[in-house]
Amino acid sequence: MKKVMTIAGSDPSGGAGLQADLKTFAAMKVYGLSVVTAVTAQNTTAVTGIHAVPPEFVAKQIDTVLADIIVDAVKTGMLANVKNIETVCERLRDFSVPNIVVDPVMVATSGDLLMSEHTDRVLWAFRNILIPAAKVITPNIPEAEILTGREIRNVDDMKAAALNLQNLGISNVVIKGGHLERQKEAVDILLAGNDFYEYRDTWIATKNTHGTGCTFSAALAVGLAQGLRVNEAVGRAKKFVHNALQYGFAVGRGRGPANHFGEIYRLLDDRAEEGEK
Ligand code: PXL
Repeated sequence: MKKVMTIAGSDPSGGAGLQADLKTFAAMKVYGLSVVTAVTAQNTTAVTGIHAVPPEFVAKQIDTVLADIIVDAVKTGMLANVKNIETVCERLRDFSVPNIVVDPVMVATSGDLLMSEHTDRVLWAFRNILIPAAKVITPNIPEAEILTGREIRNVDDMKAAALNLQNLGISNVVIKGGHLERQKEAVDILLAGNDFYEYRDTWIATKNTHGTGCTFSAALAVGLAQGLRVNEAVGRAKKFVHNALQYGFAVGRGRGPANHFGEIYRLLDDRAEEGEK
């Protein structure tokens, strides 16, 4: 079984962060490992606090796990501050970890900031340290706008922003189109080297979208661990998120979670029903 590690923050409401990542890994049949960079206090309506794990202890988690277990891919989510970004990149380089997917997490679905340090400094570290260390990055539209300083209103703008981001020293750039104005289709794009790919699926009208960004990058890391090409892994990750959204459900009063096991549970229920006949 392939082994995939997430380096991310904890969401105690279970919808996003490393909880979403581990659910994704389990649903996609890989073994999941998790290094915690920050503990958040949040529910479906708001993030009420962030407690960053000290960088020495983030390093200790990575060193201890990787001294024992070889991983096939890593995804990074919320890293919270510059010191943690530096520490994580240094360790991943030292252990020559392959297939690094960087989700440049800045803001939660609830709209709250997921950084425990001044945004400008974290952005500098994203551009100069974290993104150049990745194999693929997966910003959503607001994140791509902040990273490039360009407004993104349509698919052409997404492509222009991807080209811009490549200049930071990263060859594979995904931009997730879920934040484009509500439409018939959900469009994501990938720029891989010189080639553009477009991924389209029907738009799912739901407010239960908490954790979809985390889930997408985790699913992408799974595909890379399993040996798919980047363009194939993006397609499969999008399908996985689409399915999880279809089975999303209301938990709490805010934005509920995607449901990573929705399809698996349905198949099991169908089979059990057939058995009863
Ligand atoms: O989706 C971004 C994200 C990442 N990490 C943590 C989060 C969230 C969104 O809520 O809570 C811990």
